[in-house]
Amino acid sequence: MSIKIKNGRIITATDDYIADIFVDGETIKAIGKDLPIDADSTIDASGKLVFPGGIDPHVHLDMPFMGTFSSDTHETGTRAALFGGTTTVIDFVLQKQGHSLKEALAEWKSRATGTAAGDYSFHMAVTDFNDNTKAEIQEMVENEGITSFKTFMAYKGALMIDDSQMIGLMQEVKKQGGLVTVHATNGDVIDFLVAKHKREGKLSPLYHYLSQPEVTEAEASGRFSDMADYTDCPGYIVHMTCEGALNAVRNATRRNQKVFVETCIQYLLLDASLYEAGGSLDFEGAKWVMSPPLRQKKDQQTLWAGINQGLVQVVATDHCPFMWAQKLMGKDDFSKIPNGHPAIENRMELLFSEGVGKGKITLNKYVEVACTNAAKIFGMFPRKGTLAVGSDADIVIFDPNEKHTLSAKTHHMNVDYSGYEGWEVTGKVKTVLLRGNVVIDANKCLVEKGNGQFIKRNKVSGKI
Ligand code: DUC
Ligand code: ZN
Ligand code: ZN
Ligand code: ZN
Repeated sequence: MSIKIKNGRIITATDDYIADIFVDGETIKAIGKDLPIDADSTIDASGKLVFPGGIDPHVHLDMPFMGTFSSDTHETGTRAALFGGTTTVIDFVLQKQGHSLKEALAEWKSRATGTAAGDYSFHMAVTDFNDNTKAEIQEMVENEGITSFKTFMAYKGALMIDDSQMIGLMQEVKKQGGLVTVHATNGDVIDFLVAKHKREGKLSPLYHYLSQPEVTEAEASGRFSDMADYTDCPGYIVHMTCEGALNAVRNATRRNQKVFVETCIQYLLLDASLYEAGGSLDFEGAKWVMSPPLRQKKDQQTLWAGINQGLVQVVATDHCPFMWAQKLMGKDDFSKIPNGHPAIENRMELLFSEGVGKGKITLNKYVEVACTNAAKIFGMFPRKGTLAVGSDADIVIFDPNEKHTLSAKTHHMNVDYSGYEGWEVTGKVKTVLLRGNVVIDANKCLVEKGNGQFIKRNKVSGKI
């Protein structure tokens, strides 16, 4: 099967021009003006933007967490991602403390294999670093194509590792050609504040926010950057929310250290006033109970500036949806509200509408932070993340002018509310190709579960 996409405005992280793209099989075979090649079918992209399939390197699908499972499976989550122009996601495998990485990987494979509709890869979350785990890192990198290792500096007793484990892991990951990523918040301080608020009878969602002040993220981001510097291990901080944390990375740049930074769409667009929109006792705020929590308007400004300054390389989602009935598990105690927020389907359109549409970022920057940088940082470039001859034909055809309204009534994520209910966005995903197949067209998904491929990733250098 060959397809010619004609006359679209092609946007990559560096280019912006009108041309045709010729796709044959799974890859892009030619790009050029008025390509003199016949194809089995032709898509007229005049007046549309054509950019690479989005990459969301931070999603939690079908994840056991806080006594329940995130509500999108690999099937529903990756399908919703395709509707929103994201063709590849990276999900997290969570080691169980006291058990091996291999066991965890087998468990995740059993849920994801044959179910995903879009392409996916795995990060390995190391929650218990010891001599046995150490011996498994090489196998993950060499045999499984898993080159990024996630750590948690919070969630003590379930996911958190201490600093001696962190140093040991960094040394081993550096040796094997991988990258250490981190949920950088100070778990001990958070646990102290959660216990204090509970003792005082302060139990509404607002106190989730007040238990994770900016300093908990700034401190851990600085500590992580220092340890990455000491071990010379490539490092990546996930879901950064605030000025204090970004300043820690800014400090690291003064010694010529590069720590990669990801923020998420919600931290750019939403702020902590949502936790008390209906008063300090209101439970509505549970929709945005995630860790770290939403921050202040000044932090949004810092993050947009960080994107333009090249300090923030990736805009992801931390997509971790829970049904409202699951959120209600914490009705009387904020610490029991499952942490997470749905956005896998909305990221590309929201970032376009609020970022490009409102003049905060350029089109090239948009593609860089939504597609290209994640592919480079995580060892998938140039197969993924760009439009080039030889790359996978993961292509989004986008109408920059069409307006529509986000709602749980029309989204495809398996969650019964939207964090963006009623938001009007300008710009809409029209057609999506994944490895040369049209997977989304005219608001329909044309592929079944199992269409998605597991993407083995390459070793990384920590430079992009
Ligand atoms: N934060 C969330 O909000 N959900 C999943 C895990 C995390 O760190
Ligand atoms: Zn075991
Ligand atoms: Zn996290
Ligand atoms: Zn996460």
